[in-house]
Amino acid sequence: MADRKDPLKEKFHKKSSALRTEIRALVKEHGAKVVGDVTLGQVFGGARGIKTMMWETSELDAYDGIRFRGFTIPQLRDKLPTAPGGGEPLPEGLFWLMLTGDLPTKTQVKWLSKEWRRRGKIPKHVYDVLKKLPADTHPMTQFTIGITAMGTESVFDAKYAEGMNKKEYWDATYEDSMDLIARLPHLAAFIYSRAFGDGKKPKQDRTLDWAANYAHMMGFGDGEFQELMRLYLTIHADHEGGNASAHTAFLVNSTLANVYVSLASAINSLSGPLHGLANQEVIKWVFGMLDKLGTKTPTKAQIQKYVQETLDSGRVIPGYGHAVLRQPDPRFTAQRGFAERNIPNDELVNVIWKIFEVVPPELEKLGKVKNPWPNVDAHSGALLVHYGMNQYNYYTVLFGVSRALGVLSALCWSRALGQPLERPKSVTSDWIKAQIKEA
Ligand code: CMX
Repeated sequence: MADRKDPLKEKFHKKSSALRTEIRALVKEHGAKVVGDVTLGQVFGGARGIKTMMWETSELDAYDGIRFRGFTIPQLRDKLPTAPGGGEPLPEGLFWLMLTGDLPTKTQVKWLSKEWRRRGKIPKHVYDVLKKLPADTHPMTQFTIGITAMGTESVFDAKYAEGMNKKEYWDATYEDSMDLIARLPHLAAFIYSRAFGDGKKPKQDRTLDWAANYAHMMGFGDGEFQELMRLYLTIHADHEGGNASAHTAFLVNSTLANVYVSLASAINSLSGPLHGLANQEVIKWVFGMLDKLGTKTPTKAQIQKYVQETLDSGRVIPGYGHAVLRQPDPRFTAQRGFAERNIPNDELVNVIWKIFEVVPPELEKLGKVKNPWPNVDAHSGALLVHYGMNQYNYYTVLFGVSRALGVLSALCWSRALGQPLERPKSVTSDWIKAQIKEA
């Protein structure tokens, strides 16, 4: 499609064509093989553990946590290229890895940073649409509206209207995904500026990588904060395919809806407090506690009492628990590591660490919580507050910018492999009762 030389696209096409051939043969020969049973508990229990989709970019283990193409987060920190003088992985490197299955070189990552800077322009009507909304509209609402409005640019839609051959779907999806990822920091930074700044369109710095440029466009020039953004946007990118945001995008895109509306659907899913919005809820809950107690350094006994009050009022403890994980989330541990390296004496960070000592035993006492440990959202807010980003109703937008990397690389794979419309089966309670009777 585009005439420019694109080493990432070439590599992706080669790899995905080979896997497509392999999978066709595999399904032809072994399509009837049984890979799992479904229990009544799973039907009523949010479909936990039911294997229904293929998702190449990452895999989640209940105890070891997330692996991106086989690499844990500490391994990514070790193996992915960093910014000059930096120690945190560049999200560009993770995108390359997820899309191709191979670790990129520094040169390849440099090319990708430049490519995303080149593709980053947002059409004027998107700004106009957002300006029509009240500035205090929740940033996640603005984000999903902005992404949907950018769908006018979809290469996939334009080519489809012209009668695109199925074999070309992957190419149009790749072009859309690259454009969309490149544009997201500009959109998200504009939303930040509207909600909390002067409302002006942010200007990019053409020397910076994707994450640092995003930080810069929100007005954060601090090098340490830019390093935090590189880590943050890497670790939130993907959590295999079954989580609510990724799965939503997968379902919507399976109808051949373009990646703009598919990602907007994922963002809508991420905006719920049991999923991505938990990062805002955590810090709100912590600030609520500190306010109530009138101290910035609560004791463990004070935290325990506050936890109890939250549970007694029929609410969950945000940032704790997970549908799959059964250990502290390695994404929590990675953020803790960042804090230990850079801001070990921060008061709020120390409160987060104290909460980590108090909450798990309290949740265990309930006798029903399957995972009492902290998830990714338990730590992020305290790091952001340290560097001056106090506006916690913006936090889930940061999560969404990152999640786009995993979702969009996976959608490129879906279209390249020719995956069909997703359509699982539902049943009625009468059908279930009849099955039980028969058994
Ligand atoms: N606080 C209080 N109760 C909790 C709890 C928590 N943090 N986590 C689970 N429970 C409760 C559930 O609400 C459920 O109670 P009921 O039986 O009364 O409905 C019971 O324990 C069993 O739940 P579970 O099987 O352990 O957990 P689920 O897989 O159903 O839910 C999750 C997982 C994340 C929704 C849940 O742990 C939760 O609500 N956590 C708080 C919100 C949160 O941090 N979400 C972010 C998750 C990560 C992300 O996607 O970003």
